[in-house]
Amino acid sequence: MTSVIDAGLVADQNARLDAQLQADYEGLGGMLARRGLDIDQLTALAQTFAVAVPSWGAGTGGTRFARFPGRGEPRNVFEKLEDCAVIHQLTRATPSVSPHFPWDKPTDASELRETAKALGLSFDAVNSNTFQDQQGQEQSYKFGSLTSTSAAVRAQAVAHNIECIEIGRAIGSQALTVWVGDGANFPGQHNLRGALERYLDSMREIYAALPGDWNVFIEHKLFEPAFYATTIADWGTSFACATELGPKAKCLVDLGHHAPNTNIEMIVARLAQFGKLGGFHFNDSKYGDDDLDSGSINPFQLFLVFNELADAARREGEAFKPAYMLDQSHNVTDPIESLMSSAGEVQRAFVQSALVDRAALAGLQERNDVLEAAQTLKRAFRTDVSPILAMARVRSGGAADPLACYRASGYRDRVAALRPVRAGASSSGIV
Ligand code: PSV
Ligand code: MN
Ligand code: MN
Repeated sequence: MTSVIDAGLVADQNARLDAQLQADYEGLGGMLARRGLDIDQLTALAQTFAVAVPSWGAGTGGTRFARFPGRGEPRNVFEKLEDCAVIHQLTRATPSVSPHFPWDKPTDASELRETAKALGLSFDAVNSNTFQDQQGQEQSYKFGSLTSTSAAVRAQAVAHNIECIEIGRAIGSQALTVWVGDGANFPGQHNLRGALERYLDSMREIYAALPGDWNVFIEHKLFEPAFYATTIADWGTSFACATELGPKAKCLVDLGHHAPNTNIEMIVARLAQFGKLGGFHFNDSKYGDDDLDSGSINPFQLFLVFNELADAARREGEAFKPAYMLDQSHNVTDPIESLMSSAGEVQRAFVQSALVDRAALAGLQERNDVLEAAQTLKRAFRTDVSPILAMARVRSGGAADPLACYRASGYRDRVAALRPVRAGASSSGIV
């Protein structure tokens, strides 16, 4: 496997932090032991954690007002992979990449697969894109794609999704994520039921093209770009469609796609209960689909989501394996730094959820000891598991402090010299 960052530098950086890490680790280990928890077991658990990086997250997204290009942004899918390899090399928590087509469409799929493999990466769910028009495309998605009133538009959108499956198959993916921006901006613009009927008809064709071992993830989002009525706006609609389509169809929860204050952990519990939790797009938000770094606004919510996942994993066993992906957009930070930070925050919530004494919690719930039940969760959430995360990274060959190591490596300066800034280019590589 090719190391993008010099392995010697990572070792030196880790050596510098070794004494401090050992001391913190021992201190935390003692405290956890008094709670009946074995720190080495928790570290081993942390080492099993993996979350996919979105290929589009390697660039600077911008807002609908402006995009200020970042230094050394990747110009194509191969450069995106290189950046993703840095994230995985240092965090050891992001072994796969979720590509977006046609932004990442390869001329040679096997070359893409081999390049990823050489960098120690694989591919997670592939994402289709019928929310933008591409150059040279015959039909426009201005008034919708899978729900369009035009049969020709729907056919084009279905064909694109089927092509995504074909490329995905060639690069070793096993799932397709479908998010459509389809909907209406004005009352009366759509027949609300008719639009969903057309969506389902289109999705049935896509579903029929899925290989036996594939899933399709339906990603809901409350609003934007459709501001009055988004066709797949909520988990209820997503659940109904996934149920209608069949067992390979599941729901994908993007944390930023709900109204403020929505109880997302309860949505997670419901979807898990009925076998329809396909996966996640982790990010954080204050107002809407902000695509902020995971854990940057509401880390307690992230913990509560993982608390439900831990409960579901206990009930369902091995079979319970929702896909974990990040989905974030950067305006003011270095994307590699933000993605490393997010991966660490999601991993943190995963480890914190393992600190919850579930048997004790169940007893407290039985006895209606509300305060102590709430404290049981808070105790886990308040525990700073940073030494476990750092030790997990070191034991897996990564960096004790990924951010410091990345900055010391000078990677951004190096790629900035090779990748000229393209004013107005988008994170996707499409102007
Ligand atoms: C839509 O807001 C979304 O969350 C979907 O996952 C898209 O595929 C992604 O953002 C990238 O634009
Ligand atoms: Mn998303
Ligand atoms: Mn989004």
